[in-house]
Amino acid sequence: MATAGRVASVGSSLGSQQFLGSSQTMPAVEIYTWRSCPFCLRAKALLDSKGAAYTEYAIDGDHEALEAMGKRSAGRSSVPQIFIDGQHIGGCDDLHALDRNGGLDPLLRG
Ligand SMILES: N[C@@H](CCC(=O)N[C@@H](CS)C(=O)NCC(=O)O)C(=O)O
Repeated sequence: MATAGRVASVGSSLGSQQFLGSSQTMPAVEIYTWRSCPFCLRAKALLDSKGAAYTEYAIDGDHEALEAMGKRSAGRSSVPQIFIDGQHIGGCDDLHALDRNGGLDPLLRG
């Protein structure tokens, strides 16, 4: 992962174990962000509302990290870009659409 050293936080305001149950394996949720990006905040708010823990790569102004993100996401250059267990979910709109379609919760259950 080309963002080594740029991991900003592992976020969740809720305890994911509480939400998922202690016998579940937590999925690896990754999100590439700019710190002041409203779409990023909105995507993280949804993950937080689900109690999902995630690793955030804040890549503001880092062209190398941006390129690496693009390679993982079929050339997408906008933030956020979200991955669950290595699967590319897409951006904020994609994450919310997945949730509306009922596809997000099963992925977060692992
Ligand atoms: N539809 C996208 C919009 C994301 C977006 O426009 N992000 C802005 C930052 S707030 C961005 O990356 N702009 C630069 C670009 O599009 O290359 C989503 O839902 O994630």
